[in-house]
Amino acid sequence: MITDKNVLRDVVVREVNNVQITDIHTHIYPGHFGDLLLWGVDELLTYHYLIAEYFRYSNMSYADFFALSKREQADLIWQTLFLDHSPVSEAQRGVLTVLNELGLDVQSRDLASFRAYFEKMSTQEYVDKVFEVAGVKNVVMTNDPFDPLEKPFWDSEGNSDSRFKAALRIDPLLNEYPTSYKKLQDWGYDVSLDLDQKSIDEIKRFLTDWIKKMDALYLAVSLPPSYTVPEDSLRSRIVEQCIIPVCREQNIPFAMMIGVKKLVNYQLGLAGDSVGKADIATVEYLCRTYPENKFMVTLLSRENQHELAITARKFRNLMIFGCWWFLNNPSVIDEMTRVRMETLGLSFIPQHSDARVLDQLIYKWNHSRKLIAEVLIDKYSDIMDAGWAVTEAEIKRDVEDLFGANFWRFIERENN
Ligand code: HDL
Ligand code: ZN
Repeated sequence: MITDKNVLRDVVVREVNNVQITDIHTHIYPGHFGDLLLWGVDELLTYHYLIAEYFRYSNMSYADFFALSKREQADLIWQTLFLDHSPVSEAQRGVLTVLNELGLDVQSRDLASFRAYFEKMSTQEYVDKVFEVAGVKNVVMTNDPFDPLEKPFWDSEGNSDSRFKAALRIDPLLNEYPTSYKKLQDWGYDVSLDLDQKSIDEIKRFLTDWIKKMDALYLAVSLPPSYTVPEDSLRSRIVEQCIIPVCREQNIPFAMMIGVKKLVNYQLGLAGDSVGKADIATVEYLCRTYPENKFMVTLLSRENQHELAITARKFRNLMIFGCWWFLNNPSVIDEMTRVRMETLGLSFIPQHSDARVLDQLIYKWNHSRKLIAEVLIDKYSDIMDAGWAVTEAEIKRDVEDLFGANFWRFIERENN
């Protein structure tokens, strides 16, 4: 039993630093998926978060910038965001954390030497290195059959690296059916625009085929702030008549990531999306109407977070997760994790990395481990003040729950 708060801190920090993480939402791929896997310092520097931050200081035309090579873009970003101005933003600091955790001499500010380190690495060697340094056991990818660059890999060798788990991502099906239905036709699914019963059945077959092909742990979609179910729309009908029944049959969660305002500045590409408040009533409706279904939900707006935590109190088939995208900053991670722990105890998934560049696993988890550990220390300290003495084994158990076991238990799968 721990009765000393200095011991408490040491044990929590040790267990949080040592836990092997399941990262439940990323955009990275195994080494054999070729150029889909982004890694190295030039990819880190041209992360779309940093591109958005670069343009705050630059009058270069968007077209001129995107016409540059990735290396030339990285040079500009390094000079502007790291040398001309101190790199204090979360994405800027993240680059430094990666380089530092890899043992490079960050103080040298020598981009050429950083590049030389990566040039010596093979892809597979670096995948192993990053998983080890980041303390990540496995990650869930974002796997989109509508992505012409990714689909060929699933139509041929598929995934052979067990550290990379699949999630079936279906934004085009839900958000652009008038366009995406033609692709389903090309792939042999007898669907039509008017979404007749035959189309409903064929969309269900498509979803089932791909869940099985990928061994998808969940089915995911990112959605606008206006996302509403029920409503008289193709999207709402596909959700209720296709996705809900298939997810129930396959016993996998439907992961809704809501609040993305696509391309508010289309010239910025991936960096051009923004945020809007979602309607929690849709989450309530789906969890209430389909109690046999499991839902994972993350919302992009800070203003949605308290009501999302409260909604999770109402529905045991709802697992809330992550401090997504614009929320993945220390001030907001701290606030969200405290609200969630005070509201839900330990029955939530505090974080995912959303890593687009392999190396980001290192900084996103280095930063979040520290923040989540501080919240845990405060919460254990509070119950110690009420006479409760927690054990080291219980701290290890609780930490493992937060950083992976809650997810594996929710999806009823083994973490292997
Ligand atoms: O839709 C998503 O999964 C988002 O995470 C987007 O990929 C976004 O561009 C992103 O990378 N956020 O971190
Ligand atoms: Zn993402």
